[in-house]
Amino acid sequence: MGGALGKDDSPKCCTPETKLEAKMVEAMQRRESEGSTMKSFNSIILKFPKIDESLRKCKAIFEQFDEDANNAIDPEELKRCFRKLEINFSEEEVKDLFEACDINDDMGMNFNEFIVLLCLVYLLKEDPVAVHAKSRMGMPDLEATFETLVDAFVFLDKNKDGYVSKSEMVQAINETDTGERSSRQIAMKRFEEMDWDKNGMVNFKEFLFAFTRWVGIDDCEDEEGEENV
Ligand SMILES: [Ca+2]
Ligand SMILES: [Ca+2]
Ligand SMILES: [Ca+2]
Repeated sequence: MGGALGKDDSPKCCTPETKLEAKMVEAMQRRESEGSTMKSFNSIILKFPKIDESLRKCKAIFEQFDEDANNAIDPEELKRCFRKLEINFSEEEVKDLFEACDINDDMGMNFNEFIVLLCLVYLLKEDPVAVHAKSRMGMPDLEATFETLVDAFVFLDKNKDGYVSKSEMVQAINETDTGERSSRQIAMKRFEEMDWDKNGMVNFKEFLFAFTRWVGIDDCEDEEGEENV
C-alpha cells in the first residue's frame, strides 16, 4: 500500500463503506500493479465512440436476461443471468452487487445499472489462475470494453490507491499538452459529476456510472418510461 507516488494525495476518506467496496478497491489495486496502457487523457476520450458502440450492443444481453421485458432485471432474473454466465458469486455477493448498482432503489437493474454491474463483476472476477484465459464471462467483446474502462481508471489513479482524487484528475489533464484552458475546466466538471458523495474521491463504481452518462447510454429509451413504474 501507499506506493512511491503516494505523496501527492493524503487520503483523508479512503475507508471503504461496504464489504463490496473494499473488495472492489482491492481488486482495482491488484490490477493497478500491472499499470495502464493509456498514454494520455485524450487517449481515453478517443476511445469513447468505441466504448459507446460496444456498450450499446450490450442491450441485447440485457434484453435476453430481462425475461419479463419490463426494462429492469430483478434479483431473480439476475440470479439466472449469473448462472448462465457462470459467474459463481455467493448469494451475499450478488445481493451486495445488486444493492450497490440499484442507484434509484427500485429493486431492478435498468440498462445502465446493469452495465455497471457487469463491469464490476468483470473486475471482481479476476482470477489469478485464469488470468490468461481469453474470457472471464464468455463475452469477449464486451470484456475488452470493460478492460478499456478499467485501464482508463488505472491511468487516472496515479497513486494506485483504488480511488481517483481531484488532484489526480488535474494531473492527468495537465499531462495532456493541449494548452487549452477549457479542457481543464471540462475535466473538473467531469470530476464533480463523478464524485456523487462529494468526498473528493471517485471509486470505480462512481467512475462507471459517470461513464455510462458521458457516452450517452442512459439518455436512450428508459428516460420517459421511468414515471410509470
Ligand atoms: Ca425484468
Ligand atoms: Ca434500479
Ligand atoms: Ca488515487
